[in-house]
This record gives sequence, C-alpha cells and structure tokens, in this order.
Amino acid sequence: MSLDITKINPHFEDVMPQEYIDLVKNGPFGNEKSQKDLGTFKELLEEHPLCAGCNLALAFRILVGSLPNPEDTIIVGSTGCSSLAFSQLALHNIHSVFGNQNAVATGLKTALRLRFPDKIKDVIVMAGDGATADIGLDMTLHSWFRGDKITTVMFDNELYANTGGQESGMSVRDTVLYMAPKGKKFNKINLPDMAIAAGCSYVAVVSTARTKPISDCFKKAVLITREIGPTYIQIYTPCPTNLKIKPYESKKVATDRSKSDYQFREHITDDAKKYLESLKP
Ligand SMILES: Cc1ncc(C[n+]2csc(CCOP(=O)(O)OP(=O)(O)O)c2C)c(N)n1
Ligand SMILES: [Mg+2]
Repeated sequence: MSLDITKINPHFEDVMPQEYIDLVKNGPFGNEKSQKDLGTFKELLEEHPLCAGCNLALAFRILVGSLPNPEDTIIVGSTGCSSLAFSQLALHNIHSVFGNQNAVATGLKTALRLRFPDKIKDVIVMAGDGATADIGLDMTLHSWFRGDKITTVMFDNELYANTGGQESGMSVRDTVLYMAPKGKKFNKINLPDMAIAAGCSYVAVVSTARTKPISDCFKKAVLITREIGPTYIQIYTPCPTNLKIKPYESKKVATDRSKSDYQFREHITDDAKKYLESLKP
C-alpha cells in the first residue's frame, strides 16, 4: 500500500520530473539501503545548504540512506542547522517548534497507531543537542518515561550552531565559543545514561569518525522501537564553522574524539536483544 503511493501513475509518466522518476526506479523505496550503498542509488537527500565540512550533514545523509522502510517513515525535526536540510528531503517530515520535537512525535505516533493499526509507521526524531538536551529536555525525557515507540537521534555538535555559537548542556566544560567567551561552567550532560535510566530499550553513542556504526546502530534502533520501546542514538557531529576547523579537517576532530572521550558505546535490553535475534532469517 505505502509503496503504491510512491509509484507513478502511467498516465503521468511523460510529465513527471526526472528526479522523481529516478527516485522511484533507483531509490530506497521498498529497497533497503545502507551507508555502503551511498553513491549507487538515488538518495532522499542529495543537496543541502549546510556548511562545507559539516559533520551533521554527513550523519544526516547516512541516516536517511539507512532507513529500513523509508516509504513508511515520518521524521520529526526541530529548529537548528539540521532544519535547513529537511526542506531538501524527499520524505515526509515535520518541523516542530524548537524543543517540542518529542512531544510532536508522541502525538503523531499515537495518531498513526490508531489510524493504521496493522501497519508499520516509523516515527523518528532528528534534532540538535540544544533542542534535545536543553530546551527540549523535558519533552525528550517524558517521551521516554511514557515508553513511546519513537526513535530519537541527536546531532551532537556540542553547541547551538545555528544561532552563532552559544554553549549547550552538551558542550564540554571550559569550552570557549563565540557566544560563551568565558568558557562553559558545568559538565557535559550525560544524556545516554539518562536515556537508559528513563527506559530506552536501546542506546548508542557513535560519531562521524566511522560511518558504518551510524548506519548499523540506527537500523537496530528503528527496528527495536517498532516492537519494544523508545531508543536513542547520539552522534558526535563536530561543527567546523563554530569550532574554527578547516572543513577538510573536521572529520579528523571526530576521529580524535572517538578515540578519547567520545567512544562508541551501546546499551541494549534483554527484550530488545531477543527481538533482534528473532528477526534473523
Ligand atoms: C522556541 C525557540 N527558542 C529559541 C529559538 C532560537 N534557536 C534557533 S536554533 C537554536 C539552537 C539550535 O541548537 P541545536 O539544537 O544544538 O542545533 P544546531 O544548530 O547546533 O544544529 C536556537 C536557540 C527558536 N528558534 N525557538
Ligand atoms: Mg547543536
């Protein structure tokens, strides 16, 4: 049914834009992809206005290229750098007011469950660290407390990038930013541990240093969310513009941090593990 919606009515084939024809013929609809396939198929996000060397853009591309069922997915975003890319995305998405993304996702998930009780409908939140862990922390935590079946992804560039470089709860202590000239005065929030305590069935910490773990962990999270409960993926996505790093060196920053204080980490509950096992052919 959902796949039928993406197909082109034969009567309109001659007037459809080539971009859309390519998406139907050689895109990810009904044809699951991974990060290793990037560059070989028509992607849902091909252009964006984010800065050169933006790690968030890289993470975003990998995520939308790894959706298990893009034709049955709605992404909820929030204000921030990522919202600039959402407008280029060939997929249903909602822009929520800054910080409200998990509350909006809860309402959406509930409505979809009632309207389509027998169908898979993946609701995925993708937002910055400020939206997720500062102004939206209440909404993030309460969606987890309620056990809402939503996947939450945070693009952690450790600052408010879009508004010129204020500190966020996710900034590292003592970091000096354009708009935090005296340095941040308290520690980085440990949101992965809070997610575990709040009842997430699966939590992963990854970075743009390596693309495969982003794809693998995200796929696991979306599948677990469907049947077991909320999941959380935190991706370190350093911002070259605010950190004053040359675009071509920004990935190296991710690599260095992934070897020190931003290492790969994964938490999975027994139920979630069993469920993933049950999906294996
Ligand atoms: C309700 C509300 N408060 C504040 C803002 C201003 N604002 C826009 S983007 C942003 C920071 C976003 O930071 P983050 O979520 O970390 O995303 P990033 O830009 O770093 O990707 C803020 C404070 C807003 N648009 N709406
Ligand atoms: Mg940010």
